[in-house]
Amino acid sequence: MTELTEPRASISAAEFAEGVRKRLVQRWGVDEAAASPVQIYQAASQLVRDRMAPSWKCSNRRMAEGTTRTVGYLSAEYLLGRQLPNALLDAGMTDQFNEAMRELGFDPDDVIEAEHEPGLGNGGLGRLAACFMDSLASLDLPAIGYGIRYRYGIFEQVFDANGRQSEKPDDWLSAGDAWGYRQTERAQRVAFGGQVTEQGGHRVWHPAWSVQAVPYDYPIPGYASGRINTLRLWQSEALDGFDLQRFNQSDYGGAVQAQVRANTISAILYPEDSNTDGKRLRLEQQYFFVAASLADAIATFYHGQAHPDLSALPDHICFQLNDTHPVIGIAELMRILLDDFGYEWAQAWEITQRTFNYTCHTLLPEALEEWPRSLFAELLPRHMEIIERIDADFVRYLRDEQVDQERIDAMRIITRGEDPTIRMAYLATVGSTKVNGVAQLHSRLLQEVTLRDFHTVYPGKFTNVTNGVTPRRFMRLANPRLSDLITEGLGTDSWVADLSKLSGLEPLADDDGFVARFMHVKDDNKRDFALYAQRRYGFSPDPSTMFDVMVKRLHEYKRQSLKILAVIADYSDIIAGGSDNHRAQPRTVIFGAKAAPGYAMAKLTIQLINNVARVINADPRTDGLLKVYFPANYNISMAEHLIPATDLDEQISQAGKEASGTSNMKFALNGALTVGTLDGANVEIREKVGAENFFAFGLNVDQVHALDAEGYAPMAYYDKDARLRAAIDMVASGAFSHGDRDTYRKLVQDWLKHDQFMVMADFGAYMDAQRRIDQAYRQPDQWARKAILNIARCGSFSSDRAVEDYLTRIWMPGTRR
Ligand code: GPV
Repeated sequence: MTELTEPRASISAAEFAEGVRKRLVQRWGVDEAAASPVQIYQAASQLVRDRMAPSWKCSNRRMAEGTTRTVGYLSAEYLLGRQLPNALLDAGMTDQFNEAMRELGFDPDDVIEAEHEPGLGNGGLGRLAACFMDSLASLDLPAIGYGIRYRYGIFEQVFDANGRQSEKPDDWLSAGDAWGYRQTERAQRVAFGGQVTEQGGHRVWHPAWSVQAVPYDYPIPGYASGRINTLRLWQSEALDGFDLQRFNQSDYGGAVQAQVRANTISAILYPEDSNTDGKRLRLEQQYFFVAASLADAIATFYHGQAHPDLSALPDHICFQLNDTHPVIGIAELMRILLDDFGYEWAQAWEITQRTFNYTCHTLLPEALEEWPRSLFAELLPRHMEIIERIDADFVRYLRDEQVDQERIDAMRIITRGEDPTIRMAYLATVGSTKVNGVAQLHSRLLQEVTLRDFHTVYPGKFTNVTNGVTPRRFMRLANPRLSDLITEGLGTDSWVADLSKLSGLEPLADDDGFVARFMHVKDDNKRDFALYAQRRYGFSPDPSTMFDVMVKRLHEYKRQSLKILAVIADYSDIIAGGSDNHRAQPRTVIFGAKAAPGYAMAKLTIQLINNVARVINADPRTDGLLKVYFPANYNISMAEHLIPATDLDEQISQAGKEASGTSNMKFALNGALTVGTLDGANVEIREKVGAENFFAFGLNVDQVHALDAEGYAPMAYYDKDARLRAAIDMVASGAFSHGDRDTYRKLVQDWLKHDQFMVMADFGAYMDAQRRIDQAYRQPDQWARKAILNIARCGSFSSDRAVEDYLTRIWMPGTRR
């Protein structure tokens, strides 16, 4: 199907098929006639992996022995998506794979879909880490990603008959791991608990228990760069797994007790997104992977030297802290330098600060991680002492700088009072060279609000790196038709590795032929999605309607409730106006969203969306005008099908709450127009594409603050706006709960009485924006032109650009590549 060129690998389709056959026989003793798609997928992956091995080894050696500073990305989450199609693209084997699969009697798509995507992340933060890994390799930069090999990834979402979410474990390893290499020789011991004593003037930690961290290495191939970096994910195991003594005494549970306890640490990804949750196990997870990673990095660059010169550590590697989850690394490196290698405090601190940088991904105060001091001291007593000293030194420094006491108390790493906590964002800020936000607006608000005092004390520390997304996965792989069209338009496919080249499309926005071809691409993508939805979810969206999409984690600040209230208002309008309704632009509204299992309000919103969909879709008066779908279990694979088929992208968070957003970039680059608030990276997207090609609405950050200050009264909007009243009354009346007026009472009460994220205040502006959108959509060629300009002007939202910014602003300032 695709005409695009790839870097060609020296393998023929026949050799590929033969390689798969050979592996099928060796591993399972089957031939292609007896093999399942999963087995074909496994064998093909193994073949691709085997062929990558020499380059991988070479990249690893270059990293360990080279003089370029390695980037150590520390992240509790990597939301990778399927590995095989990406590896095929990077290795230049897609065509050979496709042909080989047909020769073996399989549909290539079925084999690709046999891969259970590794969902080792929650949402934007984890996907960003995956995009950065891709870009680092594609830019031929030495990098290693460190994280956790969760036995169960992000839960599988299912909806019950009442439209409520329930969760099933994500058993992603059940068919075996086609990409991870267990590296037993690189295992590290990680210790917890116990006491600290004084011995000969030194503090000595006597841990109470420890586990074995065993790494699994995943290849991260670069696109057309030849480099294959490593993602090293740690698995927790017992040091001596099986207690034969106890087993022989018939204590079968006791025999595996240590195993079970140790395995628990890497058992499951916490399904929390932009939210803290103070679980002891989570702290264990964080320390577990960070301690193993630091030890591993030292082993990599110092090969077991007895007296390594660790003052050079920051010349070998710099660690990027992906939010606060790995921030305990600051205390751990201090511990290593002080206790294991005998460095003086001052020098250890200098080395540590030079080694770490911190990325903050939120503005929500409740998302800034804090650990109860008591829990922390129990689990990591030596680290607690170290953090106390860091805190004390910091307070002394602030006093010397004439900072007043009240401000000092507000800035302390360890809070005062009854139940002191450790504020990890503050520790990160004090212990790092650079602190960055993830979009211009976010970085500004970090400096002016969230970390204002720190910015006053360390103005030079703060910087911005606006997020980006990889064009390989989210354009080239997800949208082959658009990719072909872009390549044709530009006369080259070099844009895949240099997205700034998209600006060359700008003149084609005025070329009728190109515009028509773009419209065809979008139509075909919508038809494809309709088939996929039919096959996977049993619904069939009408491709002649506008595809209006809101996909992201379910969170009150993201305001799915604003969207569903607008849908209900439209529905109520349709019912009132009959089928010759003048304004109704036929729409298919598609939601995708998981709620954290303990987040009641988010789960209730999911239930409401499902039931609104049920009622609307069953009402014949909406035929040809409005349909609502909510396929369960939104994940990377669904995104890859849905984003290319989208006309309108919803990015409607309350201004000042979404740090950046990254799906906004993916949609714009795939030729969707955005309806959005002036929040996160929306602001920059709008600046780039032009205000006339972006549907902005709603309160901006200053207006939100002003409204808060004057006293926000949501009820007033309900009283004033008949559309809003109609929508809320409908929910309250039981129209979406089989007549039960209680089901959504909590939601309705919240909208009218509390409404923390000002849905009511923005509703009117949002409805008006949707009517402008209807108007614009009625001129398909004008709409397409805007979409093309979105693509042409969004090249800077490549994660390649983001990584280049990290390089010049954070990792290697002063150098130019
Ligand atoms: I903190 N983000 C996330 O996905 N999980 C988290 O726990 C936290 C932040 C997201 C932000 O919400 C997005 O605005 C942002 O685009 C993304 O991180 C990547 O920076």
